[in-house]
Amino acid sequence: MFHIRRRAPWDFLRENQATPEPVYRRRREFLKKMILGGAGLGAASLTASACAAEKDKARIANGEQDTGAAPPAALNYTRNPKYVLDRPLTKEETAAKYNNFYEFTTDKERVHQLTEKFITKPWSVEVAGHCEVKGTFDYMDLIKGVPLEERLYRFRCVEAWAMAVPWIGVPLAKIIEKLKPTAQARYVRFVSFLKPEEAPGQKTQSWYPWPYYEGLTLAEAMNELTLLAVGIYGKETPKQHGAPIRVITPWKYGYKSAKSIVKIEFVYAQPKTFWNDLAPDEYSFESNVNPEVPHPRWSQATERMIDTGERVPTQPYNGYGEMVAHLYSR
Ligand SMILES: Nc1nc2c(c(=O)[nH]1)N[C@H]1C(S)=C(S)[C@@H](COP(=O)(O)O)O[C@H]1N2
Ligand SMILES: [Mo]
Repeated sequence: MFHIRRRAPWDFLRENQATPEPVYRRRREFLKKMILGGAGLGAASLTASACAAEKDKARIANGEQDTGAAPPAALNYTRNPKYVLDRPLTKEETAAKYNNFYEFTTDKERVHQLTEKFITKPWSVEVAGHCEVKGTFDYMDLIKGVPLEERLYRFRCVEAWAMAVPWIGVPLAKIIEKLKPTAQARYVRFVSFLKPEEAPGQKTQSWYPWPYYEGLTLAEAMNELTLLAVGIYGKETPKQHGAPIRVITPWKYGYKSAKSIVKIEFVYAQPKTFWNDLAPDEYSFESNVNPEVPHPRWSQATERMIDTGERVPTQPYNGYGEMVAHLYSR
């Protein structure tokens, strides 16, 4: 006997087979909040995405569009030797077939198939808020002039799986310097795309507050570890990993690393975040990897490497304490 139940946000942690507690009630409350606050967050994000999307539409009309079928091209980059690993790299193919990208599906093993029709060229990113340089830029223009570097990073999902991958990108700090945030800029907010025609999960999972949104303090965003990644394993980022441009914060749980971003906004107040809005007791704004703080439904003491299945102890700040612990000394 089995029964099929509609997937809810709290099924996030599928690996752990956790039973979502009062899912229904909380979902209702969440929906009510979204409706009441209608003019707030949702509307603002929609306008923002629409703006970059309008620009891309014009470019597509100019014949600039990729069919979505071209394989990721090789990139020119130099490996930054400072960022080395204490564990082998995860196999490229394993990482490419085990993804969290809810805009497409909650089934990690199907994301790579469902992203096939996702069009990531042309791709514009809007820069807004408390900064001197504002506007909508092609994503490569945004990072132009900053050399691409490869960094071998650990990556830890809150669901307690982990991998080790060679990201290629630019330090976000270098881009932020170019955008010249003003004194009012205390946080950086990131918004992912909204393309329900290309992302089936945005169409069918209407209980999620699309588009995906995340945020960091300005100090976290400027930390040397934070990358704007445009590649992995020597090539442009495949779609399932968040093409063409995403955030990487290796000392935080994976959901802080927003994929396929269309907006970077400098704000004064701590921005809301997708998972914190859905389940505040489970996903905090800060979300630093911490083996001693269990998720309310499972331990975070160990993690499972996705290719070998090996369980290894989780490290505070995912092993990056030396570079980030000072941000949190109170
Ligand atoms: N836009 C968007 N970004 C996202 C997610 C998502 O569903 N949508 N999932 C997050 C989570 S939970 C994880 S673990 C990582 C997964 O990245 P990967 O598939 O490249 O390994 O992306 C993060 N960024
Ligand atoms: Mo995750």
